[in-house]
Amino acid sequence: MFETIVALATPPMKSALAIVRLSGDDCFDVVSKIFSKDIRKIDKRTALVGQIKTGETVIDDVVLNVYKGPKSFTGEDSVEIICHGSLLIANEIIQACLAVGARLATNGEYSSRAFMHNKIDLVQAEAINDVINATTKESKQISMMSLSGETSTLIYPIKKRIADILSLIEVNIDFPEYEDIEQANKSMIIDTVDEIHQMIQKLIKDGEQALIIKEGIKTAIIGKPNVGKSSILNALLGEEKAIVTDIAGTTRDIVEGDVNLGGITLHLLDTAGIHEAKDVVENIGINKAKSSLDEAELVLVILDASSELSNEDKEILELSKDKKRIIVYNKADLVKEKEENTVYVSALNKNLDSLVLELKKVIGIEESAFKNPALNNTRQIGLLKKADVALNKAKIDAENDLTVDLISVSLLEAYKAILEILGEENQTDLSKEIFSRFCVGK
Ligand SMILES: Nc1nc2c(ncn2[C@@H]2O[C@H](COP(=O)(O)OP(=O)(O)O)[C@@H](O)[C@H]2O)c(=O)[nH]1
Ligand SMILES: [Mg+2]
Repeated sequence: MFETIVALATPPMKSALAIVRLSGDDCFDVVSKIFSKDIRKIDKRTALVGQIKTGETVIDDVVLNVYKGPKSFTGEDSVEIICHGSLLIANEIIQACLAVGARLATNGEYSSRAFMHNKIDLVQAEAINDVINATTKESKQISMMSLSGETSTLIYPIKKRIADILSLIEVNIDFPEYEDIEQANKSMIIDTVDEIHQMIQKLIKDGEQALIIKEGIKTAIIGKPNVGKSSILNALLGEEKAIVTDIAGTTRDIVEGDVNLGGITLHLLDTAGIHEAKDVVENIGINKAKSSLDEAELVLVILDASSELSNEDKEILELSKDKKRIIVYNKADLVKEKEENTVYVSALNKNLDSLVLELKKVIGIEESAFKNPALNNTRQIGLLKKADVALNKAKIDAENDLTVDLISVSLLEAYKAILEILGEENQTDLSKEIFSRFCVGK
């Protein structure tokens, strides 16, 4: 029994219209108790005009969108009440629904109902939030492909290949007398695992690129005082967000800003200049700079092109040596001689072209990554990696001539990880697969 849930689907603020949404097994019954028409017999998608009432009191004139399950988002009988966009009215309607048997929906409950009724898989469910939260058109596009189910289809061939080999092994074990069934031998298992490994690796690679498009890159700007870190932040953002002066130690707290670089969001962090400082506040800032260096996925190390490398510069280069980084020589306007293959910029003249080029190169997102569906969150990519580890174990077991039933333990683990991506992990019963594939026991 799925209780009828109710919630405001639009923002809790004044607007032209608001939508109160209900879904559940007795949803039509609930709504009929407060609507001017009886909707219990409605058997297809319908829009109605009428009034929401408590007793004889009219709360509002509304439009009702009535969805007969399973042809609804949740798969259940659902109703959208479109009322005037007053919070007072919306609240009164919700209260009226609660009074006749509905209960308030919890966060994400509509999506989880849709998932439970197999209207969407887990990848699609996750994409709902991503679409809502997307801030660039590129990230919205990636999430839309997940929402439509396109991304989920990438998993199907992998799922099928693992199911094929697993069922073949099972059938070999359970029905050794069937001579017309292909033998699951060592080399065949190894070959199949290799093929699946390739498929998974491609999904991981594409997924990591999609993740960057979707979530952006945390980029710390570090360097000693006065090299022009804040000027570079401002020039990248196109606004004077951080204070720039010729006084060393001006930036004490972290200044943040987002910039969209050809569809990739850089979450920039301008930091305090790293050096030996006596000032207490400045030292807190310097410690913050060091921890943002730790957290950053990409680091821009800023050096002053007009002066020799100092010990402080060397220390900063050492501190950041294990990070993905770009070494940037600022104040290029002050120098004539330039080294080859080096990134020179002038924040003063707003000339950052070579940095932007280098950023694009380092981030290295292929054009195709913007257009093609890809798994795109850490849960999904993590499960791909988990499946790959289990497959590798199966391969090693096969190479070591372990028995097929032992090998199949790891294969099953890989299969479960793949199913978990789509939220199907309860469906590991292979017997149906086996019977449908091999006509065993016909
Ligand atoms: N000539 C020149 N001066 C710059 C450039 N970038 C920054 N500056 C100057 O260097 C000083 C320190 O800049 P700021 O951005 O505050 O450096 P930060 O301490 O590293 O954040 C300021 O006086 C800036 O005007 C540049 O490209 N060329
Ligand atoms: Mg600064």
